[in-house]
Amino acid sequence: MAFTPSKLIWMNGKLMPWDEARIHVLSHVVHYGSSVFEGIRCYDTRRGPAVFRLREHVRRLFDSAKIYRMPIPYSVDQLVAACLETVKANGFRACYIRPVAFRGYGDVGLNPQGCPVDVAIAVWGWGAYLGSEALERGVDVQVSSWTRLAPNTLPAMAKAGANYANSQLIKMEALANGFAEGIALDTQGYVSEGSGENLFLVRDGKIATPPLGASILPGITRASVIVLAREMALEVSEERVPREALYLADELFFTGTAVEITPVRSVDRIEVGPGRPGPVTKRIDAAFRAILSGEADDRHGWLEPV
Ligand code: PPE
Repeated sequence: MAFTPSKLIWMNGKLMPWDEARIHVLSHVVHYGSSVFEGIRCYDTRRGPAVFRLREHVRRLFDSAKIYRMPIPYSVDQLVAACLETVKANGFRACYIRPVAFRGYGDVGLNPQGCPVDVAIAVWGWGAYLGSEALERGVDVQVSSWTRLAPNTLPAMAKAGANYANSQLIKMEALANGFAEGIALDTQGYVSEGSGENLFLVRDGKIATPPLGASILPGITRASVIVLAREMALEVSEERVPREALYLADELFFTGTAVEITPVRSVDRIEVGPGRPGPVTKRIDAAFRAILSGEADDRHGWLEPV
């Protein structure tokens, strides 16, 4: 996936050149995946660059860190300010923002508590996550042979680096089989989510999405789509979704910061509806885009000016 590197990375309180933001190979995170992170987007709105739901993302970073007993040596306000500072320092009007907190270099062995908590924020230009035609035409996906994280193993509500070992398996299998993405089921066999995105189904005009108990990440785009759909008087339920409901849906779409709202046109080579993005997906996407572009009023206070 093509990306545009930037000039400066914020690391432990200061901005430094992209190539100098390095860590030691014996940093705890390299061996044990002890990181938590976020993915946030800044949009070039009519009123200037603005970050989408920045405070909610930073809050989720702190939630993820709390689950892992990882004390982040900054406040929410400080990291909100640091994200804005990093975007500004790099001169982007629109970009992707990646804050990461991790256990650094200090001790060896599993217990991370003897290692410092390092925090970095990188920004880069990131285009269409599942390919350039994805947003317009939809993507072809498979149900993964890999199951999402079992409860009581890796906590899915934490956006932790370690969870993405599972996501990598889902993603690589899908690509090897010629699909753009994989949808994983939970340990009960119900639909969970994609390797890096939440999922919505539409049938007879009603919208459904798997609940938090289906080992999903509580997506901020997911929460926003639920708000926008209800504003349009569409019915949305968070409910357990059997695999076969994917085949019978009229419309299916992914949501996520990187993927935004991306329609799914087939699952396991079975066409979803007529195999093109449907009217409900288009309406929700238009409402979402109108906010991100600044065309619509920011009635929910979702945009933080840079
Ligand atoms: N589920 C997973 C597993 C996930 O990684 C993401 C975001 C979501 C759902 C959607 O969450 P939200 O962005 O809050 O709406 N995935 C991030 C990482 C992508 C990557 O490849 O790295 C993202 O979209 O930024």
